[in-house]
Amino acid sequence: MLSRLAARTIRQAPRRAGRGVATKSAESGSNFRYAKVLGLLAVPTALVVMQTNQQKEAQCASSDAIEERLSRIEAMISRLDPSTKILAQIEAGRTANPDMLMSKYFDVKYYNSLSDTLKARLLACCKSGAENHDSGVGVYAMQPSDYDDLKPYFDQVIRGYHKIPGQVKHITNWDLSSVADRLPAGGKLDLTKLGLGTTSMRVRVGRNLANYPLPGAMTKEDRINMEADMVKVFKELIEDPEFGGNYYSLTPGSPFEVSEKFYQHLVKSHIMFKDMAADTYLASAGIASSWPFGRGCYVSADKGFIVWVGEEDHLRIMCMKKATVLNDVFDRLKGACDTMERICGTFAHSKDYGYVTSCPTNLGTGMRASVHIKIPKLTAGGSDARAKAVARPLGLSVRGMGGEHTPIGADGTVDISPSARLQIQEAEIICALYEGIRNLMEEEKKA
Ligand code: ADP
Ligand code: CIR
Repeated sequence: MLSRLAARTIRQAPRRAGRGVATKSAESGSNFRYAKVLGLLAVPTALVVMQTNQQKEAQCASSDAIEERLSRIEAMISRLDPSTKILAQIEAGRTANPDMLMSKYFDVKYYNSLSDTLKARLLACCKSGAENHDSGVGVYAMQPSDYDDLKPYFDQVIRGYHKIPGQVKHITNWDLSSVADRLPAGGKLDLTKLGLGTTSMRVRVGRNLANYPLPGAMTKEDRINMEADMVKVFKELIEDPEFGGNYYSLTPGSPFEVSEKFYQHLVKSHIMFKDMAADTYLASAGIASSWPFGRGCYVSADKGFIVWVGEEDHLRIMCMKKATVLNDVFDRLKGACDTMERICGTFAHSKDYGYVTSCPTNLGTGMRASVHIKIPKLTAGGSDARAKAVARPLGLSVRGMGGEHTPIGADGTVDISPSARLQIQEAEIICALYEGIRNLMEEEKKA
């Protein structure tokens, strides 16, 4: 809440400075927006009085000067109560994008009921959406315990996003025999039976180490220390003939540091993640901070098993293969995750929400199982709009050839994956991918 002192400061400051008129261009500035959102309607009132008294001087005032003054006022308010600005941004987000879950479920009464520590933790989680009003979700957890400690808020965001009407109770289950009725005879999810040839398949899970803050709250030192812990794990894998391979680091000065050129080659080959500093959602959340320190990836000798270090989650563990049977990547990932958990120690886990991830969209399984498939008719004209419209009711997400927020292939190749991650079992996700491919291929034929 804006303190009385802050309110007085903002009313008095323009008068003290003795010049300035709220011109149209100043109104469009971000500072004016904050002032408006803060309910500081007294500011224009004061300015009108001033206009009469000091008309001559006011006429000379430039919008730049007003903008500058509002910036100073805003800085003053932030010093008095640093939460004021973000609370105003959250409110502004509610108006700008009523669908953004962060603002939609932010309840000032709940916020005011919290201790100062929990208030600060909640605001840190909401920062990405507060600064990016085009967010769909707009929230990232900063500590694994945020989901439980701030449950009255997070539970609504989680159920809202995952469309879960009742209480969330996630169960982990990789056992394909438990979904035998959904598997073809013999249990093989064979893409040739759906009319596809060799296909690029990938299954990843997001995992976080229980003994570090989540990426949004990590210091540079945390990131460097966590990478050093993981290097010990990768050394064990590299010595194991089942894995072998290498670790590639982006950390300046690391003994495993790779060149910019090699890093770009890894990104192009779908092995390494993109420069996170370019992602405004991750940047606002603090997840992209200290780039590229503590970032890297382990790649097995056959390049089929990969672990990202320091992206949106501490670890993204994945299997990739160009082949025809989905079980190959799914089964290998299950075994590799067990190995990783054994060597790394327990991954952050919530009793209701399953595996904990930075973004509430990935909670539960943390799993995204995808294939690259060609659907030229549904992507005719180079747009993914129709493909997305057809895929959504089938429970599928469509992404571009370089992953999220990238363009589709010129030949109509897209990345498709089941959208659900929470209150769905791992074994069900891989079945959903197989069934989804079959359904999407039928839609492609009809298009
Ligand atoms: P995530 O899958 O971890 O959420 P992205 O969507 O950004 O992240 O994808 C990360 C990388 O994985 C990108 O280079 C993307 O092209 C690649 N990728 C995803 N699915 C496949 C696939 N089936 N085959 C090959 N590469 C893939
Ligand atoms: C948003 O709210 O739109 C962004 N924070 C991205 C949300 C999707 N989450 C994700 O890709 N893990």
